[in-house]
Amino acid sequence: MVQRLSSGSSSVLSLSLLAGLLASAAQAQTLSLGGADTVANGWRPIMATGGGYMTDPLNDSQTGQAVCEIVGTTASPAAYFGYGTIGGVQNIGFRVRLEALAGTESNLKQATWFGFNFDGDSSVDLWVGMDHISQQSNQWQLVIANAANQNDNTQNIGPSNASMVYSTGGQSTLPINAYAATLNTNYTYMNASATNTTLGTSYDLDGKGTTDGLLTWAVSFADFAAAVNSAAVMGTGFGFNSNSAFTLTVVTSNTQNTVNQDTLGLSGLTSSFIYSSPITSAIPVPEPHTALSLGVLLAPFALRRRRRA
Ligand SMILES: [Ca+2]
Ligand SMILES: [Ca+2]
Ligand SMILES: [Ca+2]
Ligand SMILES: [Ca+2]
Repeated sequence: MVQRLSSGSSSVLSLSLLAGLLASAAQAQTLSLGGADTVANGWRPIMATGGGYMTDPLNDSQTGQAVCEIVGTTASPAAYFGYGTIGGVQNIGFRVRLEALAGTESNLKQATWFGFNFDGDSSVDLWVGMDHISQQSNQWQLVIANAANQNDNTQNIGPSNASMVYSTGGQSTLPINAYAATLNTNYTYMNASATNTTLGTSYDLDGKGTTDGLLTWAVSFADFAAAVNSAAVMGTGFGFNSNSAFTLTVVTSNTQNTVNQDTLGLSGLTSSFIYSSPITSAIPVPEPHTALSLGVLLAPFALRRRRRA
C-alpha cells in the first residue's frame, strides 16, 4: 500500500515536473536569427489563407534581380515570422527567401518589407523592413514605418500605391523607428542550406544554379507594439498585444519608400496585395486539453507501475 501510493505520487510528480518544464520552455523561448526554421528557434512559416505555405512564382520580379526575387514553393516556404527573445529582449523576427544573395553584402541594394494588416481590410497598416539602399552609409537599416502618407492607410492596398513613411536621405518625415543593423545581432545574411532550412529539400528553388538566400532580421516587440498602438497607425485605444491576430504580405524593392520588384503570393506587381492566414506574435502554447490528453496517454504507464508494485 505504501509502495502503491509512493509510485502513484511519483508519477503525479513527474507529470507536474513535465508541465513545469513545458511552461518554463515556453517562457524562455528564444529567437535564433542564424538558426534553423523551427518553432524551437522561434520560427513559423507564413501560411496561405487556403492552407499550405505561401508560395511565390519564380522570375516574376520587375527587373529580374536575384536579390529582389522572392521564391517559395508548396514544399519550401517563401517567408517566416519569428517571435522570441534575443539577449533577453522580446523580439519579432522576419525571414524571407530570395533567388540568390549578392556576391558581397556591400553590393546589395535592396529592401524587403513585411506589411502588416491589423484590421482585416485590404490595406497594409504598418511596414517592418530591412533596407540596404542607403548609398551614403552602405549599411543595412531596420525600419518600422507607417504605411502611406497623411495617416491615410486605406490607400495602401497594392504595389502601385504602397509607400513607407520613412527616409534616410534628409526628407522631413521620419520612420517610427530605425535601427542600425549589426550582423549576427539583429540580422543575418545566409545561403539556404540543410543547417538553416528544414522545410523542403531544395536550396535552389528557381533552378538557376544559384543557392537561394535567406535574409533574416528582428526588431523589439515593445517598439513594434507601441507603433501599432500609436495615434498615427491604429490609434491609441487599439490595444494590440502579443496575442492579437494580424495578416502579412511581403514585398521587395530597389528604391526607397515604394514597392517596385516582387510581392509575395502574386505574379509580378498586381493591383492589390494578397495576405497570409491570421498569425499571432506569441507562439501558441498547448491548450489545457492537450495537457489532459498527455495525462491520459501517460496514465496506463502509471497504472502498470502501480500493478508491478
Ligand atoms: Ca518571385
Ligand atoms: Ca488594414
Ligand atoms: Ca536560387
Ligand atoms: Ca511575386
